[in-house]
Amino acid sequence: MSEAEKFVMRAASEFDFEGMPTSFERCNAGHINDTFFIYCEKKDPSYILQRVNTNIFKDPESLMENIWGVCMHLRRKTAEEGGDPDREVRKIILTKSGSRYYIDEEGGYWRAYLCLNGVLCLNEATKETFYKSALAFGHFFCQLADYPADTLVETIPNFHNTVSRFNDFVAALEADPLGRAKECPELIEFALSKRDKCSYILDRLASGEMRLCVTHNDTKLNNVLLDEKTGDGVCVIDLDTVMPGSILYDFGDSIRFGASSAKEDEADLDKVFVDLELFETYVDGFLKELRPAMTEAEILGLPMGAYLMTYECGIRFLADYLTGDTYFKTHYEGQNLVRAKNQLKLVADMDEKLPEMEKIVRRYL
Ligand code: GN1
Ligand code: MG
Repeated sequence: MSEAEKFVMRAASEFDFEGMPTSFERCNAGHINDTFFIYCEKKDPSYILQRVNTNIFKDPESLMENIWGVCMHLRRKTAEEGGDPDREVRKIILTKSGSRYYIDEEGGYWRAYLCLNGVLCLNEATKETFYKSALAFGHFFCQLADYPADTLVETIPNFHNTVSRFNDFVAALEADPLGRAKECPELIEFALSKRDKCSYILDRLASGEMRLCVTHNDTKLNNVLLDEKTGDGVCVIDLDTVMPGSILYDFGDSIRFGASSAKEDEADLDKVFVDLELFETYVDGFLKELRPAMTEAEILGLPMGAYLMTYECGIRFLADYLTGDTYFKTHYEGQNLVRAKNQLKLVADMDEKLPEMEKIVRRYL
């Protein structure tokens, strides 16, 4: 076993797992934390072990306090609804000494969750799976509607503040430490041209037309586990960014990822466009439960939510490329640029399709 492998197994041995950990596999789905599947002597259960990225989550104790509170609340709600809290809510596994974290010699923060069997974590949607994911995220939002938002710490301040994301992008462009800006002048021009749109949600939050609620803020398809047999949503995962936000953030981020005709890092841009059928499917599922809880401005704003979350993600990838890939994990050179081009291609497509998207949403008013 290599030193790096021993490091993971050493962390795993600190947790209160059933049986001794015997092996692990790295999970490459997320862009932020280091995630591993841990297998023990007894085949079942297995576990998720994560080393939290503390360059990004600077206050891991508060982060875990958020997650703990949210999970306890979700467990109560799920039990009241007759569901199975151990399956439908992320189950936190403590260390053998009862802590939420094991802290390694380097000061790294490790946490663990129960791994579920019989579930799918998808990176591409079909109509059926996308619909089920919309129901699941909609339900998650409803379950948290009465959660005391003021107890939640903002784990990443201004996370979906698109104006502040735009300013970060401009700062990265001006610094351009690696001279990469010259590789993509048209893309940069396109990104800069959308400046006026950035405050759409913030303006409406300020005016009270839209409300600040407890939101997930990272509702991509692979952040909800679906039942392998029925396709039904089982459990919403990746709760690191649960904090006050607009419902448009959650809707928009799901569309950005799931209503695209291609994966987030598809390099052939001819393959990348917004699939309006998937868009409508998601609107339908999302509003099933949520419609009564939303204001008219929020419902009518859904297409712009999709637009801005896609745009924001595009400029975040681009800013990270310009800065030298320090935020999002990359698996090959230039991947952040590919991701940025991909997301901004979706934005260009939405520039054309917004009227159609608005028409779809009006049907559900
Ligand atoms: C990151 O952690 P993960 O991979 O689910 C990012 C999201 C981005 C997403 C793009 C904390 O999500 O904001 O939309 O990548 N999470 C954080 O795929 O920055
Ligand atoms: Mg994730």
